[in-house]
Amino acid sequence: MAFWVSPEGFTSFRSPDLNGIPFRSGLLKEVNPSGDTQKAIDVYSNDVYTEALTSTGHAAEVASEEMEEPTKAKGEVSVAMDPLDGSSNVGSNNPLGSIFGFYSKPLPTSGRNLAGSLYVTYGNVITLTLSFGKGVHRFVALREGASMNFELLEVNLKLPDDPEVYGFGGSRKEWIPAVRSFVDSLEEKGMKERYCGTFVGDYNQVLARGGVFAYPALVKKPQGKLRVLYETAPMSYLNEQAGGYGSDGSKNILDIEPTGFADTSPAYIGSASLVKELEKLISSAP
Ligand code: FDP
Repeated sequence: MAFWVSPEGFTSFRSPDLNGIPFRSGLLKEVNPSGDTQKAIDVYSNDVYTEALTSTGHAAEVASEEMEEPTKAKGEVSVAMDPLDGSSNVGSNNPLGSIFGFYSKPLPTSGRNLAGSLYVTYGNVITLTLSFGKGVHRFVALREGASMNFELLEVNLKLPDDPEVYGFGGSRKEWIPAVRSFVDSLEEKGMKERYCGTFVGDYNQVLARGGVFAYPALVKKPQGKLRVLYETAPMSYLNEQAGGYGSDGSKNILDIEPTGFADTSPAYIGSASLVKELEKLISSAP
């Protein structure tokens, strides 16, 4: 397994054994044709990426929600990852992804200490979208025999000027009122709802078509659902590099100082003008 991104940019990536996925996902029995028992797909993804990252020699620690404690190593970069984003989509075979944040300080720490981030989508094609502070670039996986290589697909991705789509998690009746009226205003503007329930899949189309992804503050869960360290800060960092803005409703997501690994915050990420408009609505709400 090879996986590393140097400060100069992407160097190499080999994906986990994708043939194992049907057996680990509950789509097929958890015993593969050779009779081996398969680990659940989220544990499997965690183990594969932890091993890959620590074996580079560059990781100082690797943290994920699948592990109670970060795995320590001897390198210099702290990695926070969501190894399988959208795991509730496994059973229905909808999109899945992975998110990685590369921090220059020990975890937990704020998104201001991100040196880079990337996300992978396991869709019709596998893509890897990254930023190391010099724009957003995308790679696509191409199979060559038994191995899979990533080739550069697009450079300097930017959010389009005319936003088209929005995708908000949770359910409408749980959203705080400011979010509900904001979504009404998006619909009046003719924007379309597009929500697949996987953060990276939903953000990926915001990046392609312009708009907003949110997992908002809920009336009964004001801190939302998504985790700052593993999910919202890395994605917000990349979104800023694409010309966008990410807010927790009152401030830039990158300014959140998480005190714990599992800290969550509301997240509104996408086209800067829309997210700023929503931030204003939320902060002026009674
Ligand atoms: P999941 O619980 O399926 O892993 O990371 C959490 C996440 O998925 C996001 O990928 C997704 O945006 C959100 O939760 C979906 O939550 P809802 O089902 O509540 O909309």
